[in-house]
Parts: sequence; C-alpha cells; structure tokens
Amino acid sequence: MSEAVHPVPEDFQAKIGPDELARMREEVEADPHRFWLEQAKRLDWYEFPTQAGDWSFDEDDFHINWYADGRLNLSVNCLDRHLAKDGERTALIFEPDEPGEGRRWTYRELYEETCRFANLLKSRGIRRGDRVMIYMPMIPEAAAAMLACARIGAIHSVVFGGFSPESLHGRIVDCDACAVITADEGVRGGKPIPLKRNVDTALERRDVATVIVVTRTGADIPMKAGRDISYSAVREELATECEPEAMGAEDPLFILYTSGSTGQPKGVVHTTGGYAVWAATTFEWVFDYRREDIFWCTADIGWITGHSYVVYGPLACGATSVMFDGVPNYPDFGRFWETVDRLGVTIFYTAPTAIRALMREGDDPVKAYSRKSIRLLGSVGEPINPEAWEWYWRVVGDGRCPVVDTWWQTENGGILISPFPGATPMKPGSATKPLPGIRPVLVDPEQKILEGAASGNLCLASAWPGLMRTVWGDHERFFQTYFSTYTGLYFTGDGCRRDEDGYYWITGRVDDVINVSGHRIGTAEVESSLVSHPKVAEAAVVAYPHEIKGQAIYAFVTLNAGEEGDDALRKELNQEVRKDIGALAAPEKIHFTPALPKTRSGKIMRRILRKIAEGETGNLGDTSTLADPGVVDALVAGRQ
Ligand code: 6R9
Repeated sequence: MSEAVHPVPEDFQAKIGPDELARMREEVEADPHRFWLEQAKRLDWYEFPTQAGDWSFDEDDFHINWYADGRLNLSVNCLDRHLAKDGERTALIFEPDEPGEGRRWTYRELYEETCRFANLLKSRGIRRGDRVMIYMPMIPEAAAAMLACARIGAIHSVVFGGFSPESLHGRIVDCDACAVITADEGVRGGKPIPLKRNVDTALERRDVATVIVVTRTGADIPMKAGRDISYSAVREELATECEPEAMGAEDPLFILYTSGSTGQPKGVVHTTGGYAVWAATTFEWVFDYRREDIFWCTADIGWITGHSYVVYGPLACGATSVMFDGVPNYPDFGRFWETVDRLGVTIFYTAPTAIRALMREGDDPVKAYSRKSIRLLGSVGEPINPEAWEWYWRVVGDGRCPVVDTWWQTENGGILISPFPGATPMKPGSATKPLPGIRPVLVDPEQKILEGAASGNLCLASAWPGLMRTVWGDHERFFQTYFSTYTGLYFTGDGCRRDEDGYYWITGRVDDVINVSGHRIGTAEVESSLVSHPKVAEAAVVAYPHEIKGQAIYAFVTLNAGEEGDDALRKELNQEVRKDIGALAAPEKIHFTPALPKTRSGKIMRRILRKIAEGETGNLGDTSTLADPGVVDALVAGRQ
C-alpha cells in the first residue's frame, strides 16, 4: 500500500476509541431500532418516540420516517434546556469582518433574542408551517432568526447572501414564502453587500407580507411602509419569553435549496426529529466534543454545513460556536490563525478550497501565530487532495491534531463518512469509513454492487435519521432524483473508490454538478442563464480542475448567426450569470465555438468538452459517433 497512514493520537481515545467504535458498530448491526432510539436520548422530547426508523427505498412502498410519534421543539433543545446550568455560558462568538470588533452571546442572551424574534414573527401572523426566508450575514441575529422559526414551527429557508436577487426570487416563489428576514447590508473583506436592496429587487415581481431588517452597518436603506420592519426599532418592545410549539418529529424544520444535475435548484426538506438527532450525534462523534471546546466551523449558514455545524449541532450540545462573517484573506492571510489565537479555538472546521488558497501563501502567515489552542482540524465540501491534507496536518496542526475529512451532502443532514479522531487511522485524501449505521455501497452502471476494493458510483443502502424527506412541492422528483437510478438505493451523485482496507476515497461528482470552492452549481442552471442572452444560440458548461477552487466552470457557447464573440460579450455573459444566479456561478472561461460536438441523435458529447476544457486534447477518445467530427478540430484550436 502506497499511501501514508497517520495513527490515532493516544489522547483522543478516551471518549470513542477503537474498542468503543467497534462496539457501536456491532450494536447498530444487531439492533438498529434500539441503537437509534438510544441516540435520540441526546435530545429533550415532550414525548419520547417509540419508533426509530420506518422506511423503504422501493418504489411501490417508498417512505422515510424517523421517530414519527415523538414530539419536540428544536429551539428548546438548543436553548431552554441549557439555561438552568449554562445560562451564562457563551453560545455564540460573533467574529465580524473587522478583527476584534466581535461580541459574545450567552445561552440566555440567545434565548431571549430568539424569543423576541419569535414574538415578532407571531405578531405578523406567521404560524406553524409557514415559510420564512432568511437572507442574512453571519451575525448572531441570523442564528436567532433560524431558532425563532424553529420555536414557532415556521419552516425557514436560508439563502446564501452571495446569491442574486433573481435566485432569491425563485426560491421565494418555489416555497411560497410569506416573510423575509434580512439585514441592511453585509460586509465581507471590507466591502459592503447590499442585502436589503437585493431583497427589494427580489420582491419586485412577487412580494411578501413581512420583511424584517436587522441593522448591521446602519446604512441608509429604503423601507416599504406596512411591509418592512426595522428589528432594532421594535426590539425593546418584544417579550423575551415565547411559548414553543410542540412539533411532531416529522414536521419540516427547514428547506435548503441546492443544485442538481437538471433544472432549477431543489428545495431539500429536513424534518425536526431525525435532523436534530443526526446533527447533535455527529457533532459529538466526529469532533470528539468536550465541554471546554471553542468550536469554529467557517461555513456560512446559507449552506448545510452552517445549519448543522454552526447552529444546530453545536447548540443542541451546549457548545460554544464561532460565527465568522469574514474571509480567510482579510485583512491578510493570517486571519484564521490570528482569530484562533485570540478566541482560543480548539476545533477548526473549514473547506479544502480555503486550505489550498492559504497553502499557496506559504507557511509564514500560519507560523506567525501559535495555534496552540487547536486540538482537532476538519475538512468538508469537496475532495481534499493529499498535499493540502498534509499541509493542513503538518503546518496548521503542527503534526499533533487529527484531521477529520468529513464527506456528506445537503441531502444527508450531517456527516456520513469520516474518521473518528480517537479511533480511525487517517489516510490523507480519504474520508476513511462510514459512521455507525451508515451503509455505503459502490455500484457499477449495470446496477451491480461491487465488493471489496473497487471503484464505482456511491450509493447508500439504508436510511439514517438525517436523510432528507422530500423535495419541497415535488415528491416525485425526490424519488426520481435519488432512488430511481439504482433500485432500492439512495444515489449520491458521487464517484468513489474503496481500497483494500475498506477506506472510501470520494472522487467527485459523476453527474452534471460542478463543485466550485465547495459550492454546488448545476451545469443546467448556468447553461439556461447563458442562453437567455439574446446573442446566444446554445451553451454547454463543464468543469475543469482549478488549483484553488477545486473545480472551475468552462462554458462553450455558440452564437446566433452574424454575432461575433469577443471579450465584451464574455463580460456581458458573465454579468448575465451573476444576475441570474450569483457571482459564485460565473464561468471562469468562455469559449465561443461555431458548433458543439453532437452525436447523430443530437446529444452534446460532454465527455469531449470536458477533455478539451481540461487541456487533454491529445486524448479525446472515440469521436467516431460524432455527427460532424470536424467540429473537434475547431474546438481544440479555440481552447481558452
Ligand atoms: C456538506 C456539503 C455535497 C457534495 C458531495 C461531494 C462533495 C462534500 C466532501 C466532498 C469529498 C468530502 N463533498 N464533502 N467530497 N470529500 N469530505 O458540502 O454539502 O454542498 O450539498 O455538497 O460535495 O461531491 O456530493 P453540499
């Protein structure tokens, strides 16, 4: 075996060591029902469930339920139950864009702020089951807004602040939202982000009854009478107690939109009980959580990682969680480590794209800080290349902190494949092994399940509490997207290799999803944006490897007859995508071509486009099925 193996450090074995992990695996095999009910005891329930999982992935009996007869409220689990003993303990440390200007909220303060928000929502007639959009910076009020929805049973849908007004509009329409919670502006890397202005634009064609605006920068913004409410103007009058709703475990908690291979983003629905159990359980398992920890997950709450490991997982466990509203290179490339030292961060969880960007700046900005408080490092969002893993481990962690490479998806609610820092020897670049109760299988295109060391498409053979329950408004699409490709299995969309030690190596998406800096982007969305430009006839978008972003977007565009492709048009097309989706989806490269390579039946041969984008032009494979093989030469010549 060629890869390096990093052994498990002694001092991590106290909580879940190799023996304990083996015992857990045996337990879940022998009696899953008991094992999963046992995990549910981490939470406080009004009525403890008698049922754990009740599910079938088969088409004629398709259903997924967890803890169905249990009743609970997640805000109570994240707040109320900690008050008696830990009311004065820090729940959130807000670390804004400008270092050192942060503030801390105790569990009591977060509780009171949540109740205020909840009362404000109620006073606007918002009730259990209503949809509320959250379009906010990473400020503690954003966590309070999420928890307030959970408290009254409203379903929140957080939209990342980097998405355009058009994207926000699409999501508001899709889930028929009645309110938006936002801030006047955000600030990132020293630059303002016009959140409220974006909301106004998004609401031009489809309004909502209520917009709540939290003051972040104090910018002068227009307010629409009767609709817009300044939170700071009404805050003092709002009561700091609010009776929580007793929710059924299967009541929806939130909708989070994510890109897939076809069409517009899907509203991934997570329900209350199973999601909460999974977020809390995986937080404790994977991060070896201890009471004295200061936990920093750098993800934005606009992504699932922020939901599960900035807000719900840590708070359900009574932890202290850092909310970071900045970027890794502002004011300089030492920002993460300066902040780690200042706040005493013990667990640090970030994305490979950030690690690679910092690695490129060399060791000095890291070594300028002690980082001695850190004891555990984590990675999430995309495959981490072994070089970046080794750098993270050796330079950031001084070779003394385990690195947990955690594989999972928006749809999964929480981590599925990851080392236990006290029990799993690490191989750089491998997410290692499934958590107890998770059953990954590798499948070939003929539906054959592969045994032993093999490469194939990654599926999951059984359900776990945090699995999504439906696509909002389209249950059929839920089944079709995830359960129809391989009979009886959940298909992840990822390719994967399993080595002779049973370690999993995720190789990336095998569908038409591009992972740019850990953000999922559907090729279909970018293509539909490009073709909406009047000069564009056709577009095909593929990924190519990018040193920092992991993958970047390469767009092949054919223009209408008589149109000329030049840099000015490239700029316009870029603007179009920024307007329709957001800056994160803007193509890195735009390649104007007279034609796209198609089969005789008219299918675009993306395989060839990928090779050209990757620069593998000497090895295009079989091009004999092309309707016009001459197209390829023109494409190769025009490579960007
Ligand atoms: C949590 C999150 C999911 C996709 C997933 C995969 C990629 C995430 C990874 C990883 C390799 C890891 N991915 N973590 N690939 N190793 N540790 O990122 O959710 O935004 O839905 O993305 O990200 O391709 O399918 P999401």
